[in-house]
Amino acid sequence: MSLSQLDCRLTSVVPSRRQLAHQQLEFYAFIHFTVNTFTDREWGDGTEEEQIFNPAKLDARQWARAAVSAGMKGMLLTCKHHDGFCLWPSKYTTHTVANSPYKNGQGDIVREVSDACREYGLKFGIYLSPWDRNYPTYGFGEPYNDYFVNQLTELLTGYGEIFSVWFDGACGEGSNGKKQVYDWERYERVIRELQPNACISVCGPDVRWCGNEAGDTRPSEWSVVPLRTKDTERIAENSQHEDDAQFRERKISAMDLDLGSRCMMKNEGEAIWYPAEVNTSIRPGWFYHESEDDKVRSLEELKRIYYGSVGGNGMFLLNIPPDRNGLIHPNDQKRLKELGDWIRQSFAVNLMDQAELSADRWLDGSDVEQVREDSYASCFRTEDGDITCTIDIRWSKMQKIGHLVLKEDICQSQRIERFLVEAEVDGKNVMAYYGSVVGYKKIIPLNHLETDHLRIRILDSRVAPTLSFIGVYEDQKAGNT
Ligand code: FUL
Repeated sequence: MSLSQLDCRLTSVVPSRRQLAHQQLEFYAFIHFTVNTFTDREWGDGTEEEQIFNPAKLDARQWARAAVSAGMKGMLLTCKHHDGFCLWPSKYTTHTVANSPYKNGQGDIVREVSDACREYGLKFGIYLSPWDRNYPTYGFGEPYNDYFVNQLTELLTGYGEIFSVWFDGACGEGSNGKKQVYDWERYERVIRELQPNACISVCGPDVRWCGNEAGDTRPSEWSVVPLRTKDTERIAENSQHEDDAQFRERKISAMDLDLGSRCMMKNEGEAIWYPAEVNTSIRPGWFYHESEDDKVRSLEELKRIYYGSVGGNGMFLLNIPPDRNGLIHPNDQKRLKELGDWIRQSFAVNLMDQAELSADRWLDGSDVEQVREDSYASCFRTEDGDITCTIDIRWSKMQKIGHLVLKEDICQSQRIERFLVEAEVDGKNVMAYYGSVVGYKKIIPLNHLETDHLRIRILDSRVAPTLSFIGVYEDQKAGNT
């Protein structure tokens, strides 16, 4: 297959509506909360007494406020972690909040969190661990899959709109020493039927695990990847496939550095749209431990992860674990607010309003003026066959620039392969940034650059490049007076 045939094939892959809506959330919270919060562990073994669970001051609205202060747009709750304890009164097991002292067994934390999310304008998502170390039929095939589907159904029908169903890849032994063979296809069918707008993440076809839990990202994150990338987690965790030599040989690891370059894709079969999500915790653990109160990640570290994820064609799922009272600790609250303030300030003033724009080429009706508005209704595009272009942004006076933001029109796939940003400084053209992919969003910190002329040179694209938005943001610290 020639390069141009390959490029055409790859750029015919676009996001579904649910994937696009999910990506536009950009940054959202993970809440890890269960009996582990009370036993000071990371993984419960399923033998924990319901009696130990009593977050007496639980305030889901406080969680929602903390998330909003950070600039997050959604919240995902561990409704059931590997220990099998349910934060809602599931009628299919006794191992739930209904048998705990919390609100004298009348509580439903899934209800409280989903209500708080709606009140504060956050999307609500669920984490339901397939691995269950408490339920007796785990490891016995169909009976456990029935149980799991029943629980899924309760969650998908009882708590309003769900934006994400997050399936963890961890698959260990049950209390009986057996491992379960999960019926992923069946779970998927149930989710599509009951919540057609929800994305299924990690062990699902819509959102890809970035490959680590540390907050690290790839320099070039492609959303168009081989079809078989979808199976990485399932194969790694599913003993049935592990016996299958052919599957093992063809296995792609979610940790591979290159998941989508032309070089990699040329030997692949079908390609799919499968964007990356970065999941990491604000503390070392996923669950709250008092001993980690002074180990909340620094603002600088969170900014680095934000640049790599939201600003690197990914999504950012940041875990903020509530404590034993059922509250987000003040240290975490403070850091979340600092992060939100930084995001709000960094992207407050778009200098494009006063800029003059020009391009060396464009497709009729898709001129460069289209990049001023952040929407997919229109975009800048070159003519078919033109895979390079230059865009100039000029101001009548010097500007102090904090960030440049580029967005492709991903409704027309991911096309840009390489680009350069130049700036005129003291009468000379200097290279300000050299990058590879743009995708949904590329955030480029320009470190207080002072200039009256920026030039974006797209050096290589799979097919005619698109840009749906360019933002040039004032450096808020320096100001522009
Ligand atoms: C992992 C789990 O084992 C951790 O406890 C945590 O839930 C993390 C998000 O996923 O696979």
